[in-house]
Formats: sequence, structure tokens, C-alpha cells
Amino acid sequence: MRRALTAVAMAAAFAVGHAMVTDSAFAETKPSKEALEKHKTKPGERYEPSLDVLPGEGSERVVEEGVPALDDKQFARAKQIYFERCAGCHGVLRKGATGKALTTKVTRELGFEYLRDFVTYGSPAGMPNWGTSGDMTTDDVSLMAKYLLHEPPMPPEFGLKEVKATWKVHVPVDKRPTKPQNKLDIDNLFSVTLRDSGEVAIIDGASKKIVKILKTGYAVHISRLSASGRYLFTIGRDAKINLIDLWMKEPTTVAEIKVGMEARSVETSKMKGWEDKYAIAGSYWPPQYVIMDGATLEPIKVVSTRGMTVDTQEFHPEPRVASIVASHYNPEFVVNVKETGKILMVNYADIKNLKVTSIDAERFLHDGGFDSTGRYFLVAANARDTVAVVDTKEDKLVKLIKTGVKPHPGRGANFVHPKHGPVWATSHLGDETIALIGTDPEKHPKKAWTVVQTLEGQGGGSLFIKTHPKSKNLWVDTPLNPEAELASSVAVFNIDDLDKGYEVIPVGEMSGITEGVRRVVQGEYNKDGTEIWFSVWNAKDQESAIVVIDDKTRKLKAVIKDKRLVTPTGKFNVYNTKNDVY
Ligand code: DHE
Repeated sequence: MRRALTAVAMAAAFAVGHAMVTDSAFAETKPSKEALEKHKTKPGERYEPSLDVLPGEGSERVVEEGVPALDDKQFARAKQIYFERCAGCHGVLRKGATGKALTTKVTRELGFEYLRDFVTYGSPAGMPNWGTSGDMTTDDVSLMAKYLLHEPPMPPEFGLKEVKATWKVHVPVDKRPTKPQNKLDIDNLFSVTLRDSGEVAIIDGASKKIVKILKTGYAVHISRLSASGRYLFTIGRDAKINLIDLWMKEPTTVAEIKVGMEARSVETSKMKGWEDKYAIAGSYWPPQYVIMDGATLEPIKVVSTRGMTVDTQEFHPEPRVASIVASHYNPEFVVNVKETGKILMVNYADIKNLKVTSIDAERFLHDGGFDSTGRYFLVAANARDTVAVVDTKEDKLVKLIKTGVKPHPGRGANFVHPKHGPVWATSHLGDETIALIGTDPEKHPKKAWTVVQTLEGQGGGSLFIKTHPKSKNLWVDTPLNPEAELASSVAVFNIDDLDKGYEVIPVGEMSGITEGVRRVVQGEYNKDGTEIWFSVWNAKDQESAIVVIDDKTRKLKAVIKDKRLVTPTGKFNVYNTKNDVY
């Protein structure tokens, strides 16, 4: 027993500093229940990038003597597991990100047995307990321990030549209509990600009917609208962008391109005078962003994000591009670089002589949104429990604010607090709190950029929070909470009486679906702010649905079910998305 506990304790030490040496006589007996409990993965720790497209992209393997031999099949399997489950934290090149570096210098010093037990038990510092949770078999754990003793394979780069080779214009601009050719209420369409089928569903907001299902990249992450609302952009995890023209007889992909191998963000120019002119997409691999023509997707410029971190000012070889938004105050894109912690204000007025203002914020930037005026952008540095605020008019960092454990706002929620004036809210992956941050430096200077109130929600594992300027409701989901009941319901607060606490709305149950975990994810309002739509997200081979709730009564209004609605997750209402209403 003593040795087993040592194994767990060593794993913890490894997670905080790699200070230990290898114990060759490692755990033959099982650690105590209590120790195992401490090592169990928390909801936030499962929510890390999974680079599941990369294993298929021919990366170079270095074969060396003196490390445990792996045949091609074993190596390919280990590589796949590594990119899907480990690279999100430890980096594609194993130089470390939120997790520790796993270069061969480190792993060979620790040795096979140490690595095997670390992967098995995880650590209280955040490493998942892959073995004891049953997520990996004993054979796979051993395979991974061996794989880590090999040099990491290097995935290829993807420069302008490669990007351009994937570019296709299906309908040239001069063959496109000059006014809408359909009777759709375009402003109230919803673009819905069908995650596991590689499609989006375009759904009419009033009739709730599917207008069209379009083939897209793999597991579209987000949809964004051009400033005019005519063009819908989707980005797959495989970095494929579809440019969908909503003015055609029926929504149609008019151009497509692949900007890298793994990506999560796309945006279009919104500054007055530059509407619909440019598009931008950021990738996780290679670490770069690409500026394109807004009507054709022709790639214009590829810019690397590799560089120094804001804190220790060390070189980071693979800083991923997380969220991107378009400034309303300058002809700029706001590009959030995860591992370096820099917010790049990329000015598109003169792309040949590109001006980039680099704002030092905080490492591990992820998702965020504007305040109600559209001037300030608030973005979560989730692994640092911080929200960074930038002023997009002055291009300056305003403040770094500690909120709770792993803030995850989506785009956040703006409303007027009865006591503190305008606030922006975020929920958290790592705890049950909801932080309300004052956003009005003019009329409420003492409250601005501080947490003015912390609410208690249902639990951790929250991803998205939502309200609407016409609503009195603040909705908070908890899809990653380990308790099925919490994962399949949402909490709703009355904005005028926040101290009263929340009401639980059992959205999963309301869907009528009886199988699966029924994760309820990402509320999205219709154009008028009278209904909120939630996805009931089940596994690919199970039934899923979209549940529409009447915002005033909080009662069920409709359930959208269709065989074609495979794993619906994100939903993007045209009007609200193009106007940054949230
Ligand atoms: Fe997301 C937004 C990254 C997992 C659904 N997600 C974002 C953004 C980033 C991101 C960078 C912000 C884009 C922007 O604003 O420009 N997401 C990641 C990951 O790295 C992560 C943790 C793991 C991964 O490998 O992708 C991840 N995300 C998920 C999911 O598992 C979700 C719940 C389901 C899915 O479809 O994959 C999911 N992410 C979403 C949604 C948004 C999003 C719905 C947009 C929310 C909004 O309202 O703006």
C-alpha cells in the first residue's frame, strides 16, 4: 500500500514540477480509494483541445535505437491517441501548454514505469486518470508510455501554396444574385452545427423547419455572419471553411478553402466601410491565421503566431489561435493567441504593410465577447481563472480580472444589473459560480472591470451563458457536469431579482428523449428575443433534438426532432450573430 500511495504522490509531484526521480519498484498494489478519488478527472479537465484531424496528416517519424520498439501500426495508434487526448494540454510538439512538457529529455529521465503509472492514475493537478477511469485499456496505457519515449512526430506546415491548392469557388461573384432570390426570413435563420455528421442545418426561426442541410468541414465549430448578413461562414475542426450565400434560391456553398489542419475560429470584417470585404480564420495547427477575400475566400496573407509568451517571455513553438472577433471601432480583427497570451489587433486597412498591435494579456486565452457597447472585448484566459478586457477603440489592455475556476463564457451575456448598472457575465467550467463584471466606466466607474456580484449556479461544467436585451432571464447551461441530471438541465435567473436564486428547467426531459446523457448545450435567442433554443446533444447513434423555450413563460414552445439532426451543438441566429447581440 505504501508504494502504491507513493505512485500517486509522485504523479502529483510530476504534475507540479517534475521534481521526482523514477521509482522502478512501482505500484503493484492498488492505491487507496481516497487517493484515487483525488486523482479523478474534474469536468474542466476533460474540456481540452482534441486534435483529432492531425493524426491523418502525414507527419514525419524519427526512428531511434535504444527506445522501446513500436511497429508502424502501434506507432500510428499511439499517435492518434496522443493527438486526440494528450496534445491539447501537452502540445503537438510536446513542448507543453497547460500541461507539462513531455520532450524526450523529460520522459526518458522519468522512465517507462513512471509514465505508465502517471497515465493510469492522473494527478490532482489536472492530468486525467486515463487508466483508472477506464478511458484507456492497460495495453493502450503501456503503448502511450512507450510512445512518449520516442521523439514526437512533426506534422507538416501549411503555407499559402498549400492553402491556395484547397481553394474552390463554386459560384463566381458575377454569377451570384444582386438581391435575395428566396422568401426566407434570412435574419431569423439559425445555422446549427451537426457535429458528428460534418454538416450544418439551416433552420427557419418561425416555422422551425429545416431549410437545408449543407455538407461542411468536419465537426464545424462555429458559424459567423458577414456584416451584411448575406454570407454565412462555417469552420470545421479540419480547418475547412464553407462560404454559404443566403441570397441564393436556397442557401448554397459558393466557395470553400482549408486554412490549416486543425482550426476553431472564423470571422469577417465589420468596420463601417469594410463590411463583407475580408474574412479571417485562425488555426490550432499550424499556429497561424489567414486573411482572405470576404466574397471568394481567396487567401491573401498567412501570418504565423509563433513567438514569446507574455509572462516568462519564452519562445512557444505552437501558440494556437482561439477566438477571433471583428472590431467595430477600427478596421481590425481581434485575434486571441492561446499559449502566448497575446491579443493581436490585426489591422486590415493595408494588408501588404500589415500593422499588428500586440497586447500582452494572460496565457491560455480561449473564448469571449463584447460588452453591450461593442467597444470592450472580454476574453477568458481559462487555465488562469482570469478574464482579460481590451479596449478595441484605444487598442489597450484595460484589466485582468480573476473570476472563478476556468471561466468559459462563450460570448458571455450583457444586461443591466439593478444595482450595479451594465454588466457582462461568465459561468465557469471548474466551479458553480457565475461572475458579473461591471462594464460601464463612464457612469459606474467604481464598478467597471471588477466582479460586482458572484451568483451560485447548479454546478461546474458550464460552457455557455445567455440573455438578450429584451429578456429578463439569464440562462446557464452545465453540459459537462458529471451528474446527468445537471448536464441535461439549465438554470435560469431573473435579472431583476438575482438574489432569489435560479429555477431549474429540465430541457433534456422536455425533449421527450429517453436515451443517452442528453447534454443540454448553448442557448441561442431568436431575432426578437422571445425564444431561446437549446441543443439536446446525444451520441451520434442516439436521438438528439433542439428544444425551444418561450422566454417569458419559461415553458416549452417546440421540440425540433428530425433524423437528420445528428449531434446538434452550436446554434447561430443570423441577426444576433451579425450584430453581436448577446
Ligand atoms: Fe468550442 C467556441 C475551442 C470543445 C462548442 N470553441 C469556441 C471557440 C474556441 C473553441 C477557440 C471560440 C471561437 C470564436 O469565438 O472565434 N472548443 C474549443 C476547444 O479547443 C475545445 C475545448 C476542444 C476541441 O478540441 O475543440 C472545444 N466546443 C467544444 C465542444 O466540445 C463543444 C461543446 C461541442 C462541439 O461542437 O465541439 C464546443 N465552441 C462550441 C460552441 C462555440 C465554441 C457552440 C461558440 C459559442 C458561441 O455562442 O459563440
